[in-house]
Amino acid sequence: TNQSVEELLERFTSGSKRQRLSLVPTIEERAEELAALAQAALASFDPDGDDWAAGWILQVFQRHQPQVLPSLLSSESSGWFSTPSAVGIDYEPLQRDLLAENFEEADRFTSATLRKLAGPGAEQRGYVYFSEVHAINGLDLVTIDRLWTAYSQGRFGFTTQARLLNALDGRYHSLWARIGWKQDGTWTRYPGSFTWSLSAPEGHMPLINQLRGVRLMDAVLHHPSLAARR
Ligand code: UYC
Repeated sequence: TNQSVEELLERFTSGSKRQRLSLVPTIEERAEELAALAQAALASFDPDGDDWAAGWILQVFQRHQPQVLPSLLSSESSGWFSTPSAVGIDYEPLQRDLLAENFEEADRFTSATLRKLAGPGAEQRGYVYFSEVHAINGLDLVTIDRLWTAYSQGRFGFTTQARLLNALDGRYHSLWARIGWKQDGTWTRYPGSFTWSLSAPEGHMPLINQLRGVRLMDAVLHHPSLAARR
């Protein structure tokens, strides 16, 4: 159709979830026209939120019109979305990798940050005990979750995984196939057999290693700060 790019933006910004999803390819096709009004394209979105429509516009710019990105980012921020941390963690690498769809790197940053948030014991041993999760700062978990949501059309992140688990009445054995962590009853092999792109199944990322059992993931998905976002 020959709607104006302003009309396209209006529908992408304020449409229903289904309408927005149907406009995802059109946003990409019209990247050049959108870049000409880059400031206005993002003006109606909230950097403190997690609206994936803003994340998708930024990913389209990153891929097709990267020259407009610096003008959208203030020099002292970690990217377009705000990334508050209660413990001084810089989320710039995570936001940069998610923006560029470097999902494997973003995933490694996420698990390393979970260890850091859980404390020096977890960092030294190289993995988090489930019993350490309740003390993790909720602000930081929410920042990580918002970024994964915003840069995945709302398909990745802990709250997506928690929502899917909830819809399966808490049955992890059903969740594994749903999020692509098991194929034909076999664990998906890390890292090479995971799908490190937006075409991955919903809830595919971030990964939580199941080598030591499901209790760590269960504690993360049920952290009170995330439960409040579902
Ligand atoms: N790995 O299979 N995983 C590792 C996953 C399992 C294993 C890391 C996820 C099953 C070993 C991450 C799945 C299993 C190591 C993940 C998966 C297994 C390892 C990086 C699907 C064998 C290396 C490290 C559920 C049957 C040794 C980390 C070690 C690493 C993620 C084996 C992110 C989601 C049960 C031997 N696997 N992992 O822990 O100790 O962050 O790390 O889940």
